[in-house]
Amino acid sequence: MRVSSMPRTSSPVTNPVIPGFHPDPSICRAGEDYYLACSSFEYFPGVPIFHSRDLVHWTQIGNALDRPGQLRLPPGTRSSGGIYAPTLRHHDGRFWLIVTNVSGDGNLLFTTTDPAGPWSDPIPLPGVHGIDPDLAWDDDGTCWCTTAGVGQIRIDPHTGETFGERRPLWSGAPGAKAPEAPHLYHIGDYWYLLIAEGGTERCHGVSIARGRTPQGPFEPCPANPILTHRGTDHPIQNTGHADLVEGPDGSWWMVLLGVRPHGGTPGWHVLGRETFLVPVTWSEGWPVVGELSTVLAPPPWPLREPAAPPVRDDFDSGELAPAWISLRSRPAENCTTKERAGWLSLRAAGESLDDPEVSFVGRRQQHVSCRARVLVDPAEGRGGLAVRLDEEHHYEIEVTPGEVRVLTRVGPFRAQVASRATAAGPVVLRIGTAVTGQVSDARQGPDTISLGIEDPQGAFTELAALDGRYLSTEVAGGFTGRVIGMYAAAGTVHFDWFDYEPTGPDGP
Ligand code: 6LW
Repeated sequence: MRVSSMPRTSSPVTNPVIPGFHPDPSICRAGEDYYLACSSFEYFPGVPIFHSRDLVHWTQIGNALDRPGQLRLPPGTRSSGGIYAPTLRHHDGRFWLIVTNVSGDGNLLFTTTDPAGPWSDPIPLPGVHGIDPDLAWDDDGTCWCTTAGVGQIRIDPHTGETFGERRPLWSGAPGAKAPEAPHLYHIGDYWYLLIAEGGTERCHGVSIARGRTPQGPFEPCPANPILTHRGTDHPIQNTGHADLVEGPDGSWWMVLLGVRPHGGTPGWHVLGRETFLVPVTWSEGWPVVGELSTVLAPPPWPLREPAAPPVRDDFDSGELAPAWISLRSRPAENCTTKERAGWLSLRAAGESLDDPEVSFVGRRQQHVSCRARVLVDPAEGRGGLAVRLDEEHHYEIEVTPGEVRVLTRVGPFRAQVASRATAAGPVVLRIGTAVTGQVSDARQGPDTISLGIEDPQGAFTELAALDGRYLSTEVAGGFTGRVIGMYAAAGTVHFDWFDYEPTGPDGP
């Protein structure tokens, strides 16, 4: 499970510590090990789990919900439905994960002794109402589940049984909307109730209250919100949905979500909500959040940088790496590396990326400037390489024997923007994104997305260069970010390899 790592000392650390669509981070510590979970919405497998020893370098070790019985996303589950906001905790020698499936199953609890998996079958919590469930154990072992709103109910985490009525705890600052993402901690003499408020857009912030018992009453911190980047002028915006953890040396840290808009004011963010890290100090029994920027002063302990992930996945291992995600489910008959050794074969389940059930295997776009390439054999079907925000917002380069086409969908508008005859046989398709830079021109989009083909010598022919703003959250809405991946729209399409690499400085 552990990934080899090299101790490193003093170079600056870049924030986000987990780039790309990794929102609603929840973190826990078990001895020297840290684990972190994120929301996953309509994607399967769900709830990516990361491991770190130094809080700044994170490696994905699995997905908590990787069996169909754990993650039921019925046909028609809308984009940005599905799995919301986990809380991950280590208690009594076990790991506990609580999430909401907003598309049917409601609040669910999972447990394991190894966060890399397997996780248990879901324990339903029919008596727990509200999103963003948190778990906290009292000193006598009583388990409290606190949800957005903010309210609390006692539960038995082994059975899912609830006791008594949900009690309102705190609704945040007067006038601030959406008190959510509660986390309850026993630190020193107090129980602290951390929440997000203001909504997950430009007014997002983090506030805290404290009390003498896990049930309150809670007294709000006079300095609330303890973190916010309200407004549009900071390189990291929409900051909120946080969780606290103690560092290896007893210092305190906060993980939270934020976005990095690019392009003209007010900017577009295209990678979704990402996971950032920020130091926390204490003053008069209240946490004080340090400066959150895209460069983080290195913490004082040895840093362990994992080897850079390989550019190429050759599909030789027989198993898909945990970073690969599909839409709503991944039936083995539609997605296999067994049909053609060393190739990923996708059998079409829908006719295009407009279809929620399309056969799709992709990975989160994690760098604003990046390049993805794929070698595809279309002899038995039609499919290609896509950059996707949701069913209604995607660009793709699609191949059939002898022809490639660039297709776009933006809201109600569908278009074929280019086509080209190709030789029969496998073709290399390429999508690159390039940030357009910091400009004062308010008309400037966040990036340009280039789609084209490579010849066998690697020479690139661009078929289209498209404005990236139409695949941004500001245009499409929703809670996710871009995912780049392979799909089949007819027959069976075979992919020999997929390359993904960052291509530019990733600053704002
Ligand atoms: C999540 C809520 C939020 O449940 O967005 O930013 C929702 N915070 O707490 C979906 O990620």
